[in-house]
Amino acid sequence: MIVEDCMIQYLISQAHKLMAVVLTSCLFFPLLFDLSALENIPEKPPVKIPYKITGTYPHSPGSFTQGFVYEDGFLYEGTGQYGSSSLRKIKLETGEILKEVKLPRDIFGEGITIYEDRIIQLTWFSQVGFVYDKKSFRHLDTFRYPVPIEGWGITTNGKHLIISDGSNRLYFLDPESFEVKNRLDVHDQLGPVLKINELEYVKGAIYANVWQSHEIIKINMDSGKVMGVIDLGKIVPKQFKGHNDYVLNGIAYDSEKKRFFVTGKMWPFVFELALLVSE
Ligand SMILES: [Ca+2]
Repeated sequence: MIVEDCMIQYLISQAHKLMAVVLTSCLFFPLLFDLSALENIPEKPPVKIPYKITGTYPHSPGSFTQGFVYEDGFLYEGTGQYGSSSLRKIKLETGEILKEVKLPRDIFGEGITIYEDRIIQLTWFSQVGFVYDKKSFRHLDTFRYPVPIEGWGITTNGKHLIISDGSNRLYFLDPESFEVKNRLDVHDQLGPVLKINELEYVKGAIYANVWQSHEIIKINMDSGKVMGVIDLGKIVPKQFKGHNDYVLNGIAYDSEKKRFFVTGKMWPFVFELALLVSE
């Protein structure tokens, strides 16, 4: 009898413990979830990345730059604005437009990237992207965005297309099916970094323009933490200082000579930069 009483008391105490665990989990699970998100907020501000200007090239002052890529001696540019959006191939040294596709007047062009033998161009509000043959600029395909987002910037790490939408979120898309494979939220020490615009993947990191800012941020691909900042305030053309439309936008990278090319919307120049740290 005593043994049975003990067993009953033991079972009751275990049931109480189980209830306590369940209640504790229910109460604290949301808190734990939030804490894991906070882990991606860096404790310290990003380091300033030193650089020097190593070249200046002409840039068509009518180019409302939305996408910028360098490959094999040429710049490729996607421009925006209704009625003047385009895809261009440009001679670096002279700024001469060697090849151009003009988009329909009701389409606002956005970022571009080169994936294998194709150029992919986003649109701002149209919910679609365009695929072109890199050599001929022939239109090959139109794809629908897999999520209802605005199209802003695009780059590739060779495995995924990486897209910004004006928030602090980056989407990683399969380059064939255009399905979302991953998401990455970008934070600095103050919290989410919004308005992430033109992108460039370089050696395991993503460099990004932040809309209406003269800074380029360097983002850790695994954590989304901002690791460094390139302050380009001194190259903003005098006539555009403090301007909200004609802002720094456009990052291209020459992996062979390890040089960056940057420009802005309607800027008359493309600047060549060398970072004074390893990328
Ligand atoms: Ca770019």
